[in-house]
Amino acid sequence: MERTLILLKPDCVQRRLSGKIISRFEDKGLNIVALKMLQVTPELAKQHYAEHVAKPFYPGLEAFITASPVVAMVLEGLEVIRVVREMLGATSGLKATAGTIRGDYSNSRQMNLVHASDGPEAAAREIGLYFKANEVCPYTPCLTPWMKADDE
Ligand code: 3AN
Repeated sequence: MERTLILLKPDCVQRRLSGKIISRFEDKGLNIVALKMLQVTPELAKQHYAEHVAKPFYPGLEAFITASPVVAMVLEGLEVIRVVREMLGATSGLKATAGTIRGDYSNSRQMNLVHASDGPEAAAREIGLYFKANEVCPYTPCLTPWMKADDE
């Protein structure tokens, strides 16, 4: 089992799309093991987007991500990091394939609704930024025997 950090960004919350997007993850059969709403501070934004801080577009990115609350989640599942990135589609909603979350709901590179970790190291780092260890609540869903074979 893998875990990934998801943020429903300010545009997602403001557009009242949080429920629809959480439902897509639930419908796929992924486990939500942590969830909370919070306001991203400039300090947290700089930590989260450490790879982008020095880039010319960073001030706009920080202004956007700190403008309004976000919903942070940890999702758990087999190969969940790759599976969720594929569910989101390309970074820009203009390029994302129809049927993906961004392809269906976004027409923007910045306002692309959802962040998801892009690899195992990023996932561990980002989960640690947003959640304390005791805020993650692992459990075995009772549907597990009907979601995959024992040897998967
Ligand atoms: P993803 O969200 O698909 O992982 P990242 O991490 O490459 O995408 O980018 C995070 C955010 O940084 C994007 N949503 C966008 O707002 C901003 N960004 C990334 N690349 C650019 C760029 N070349 N010009 C402007 N903004 C960018």
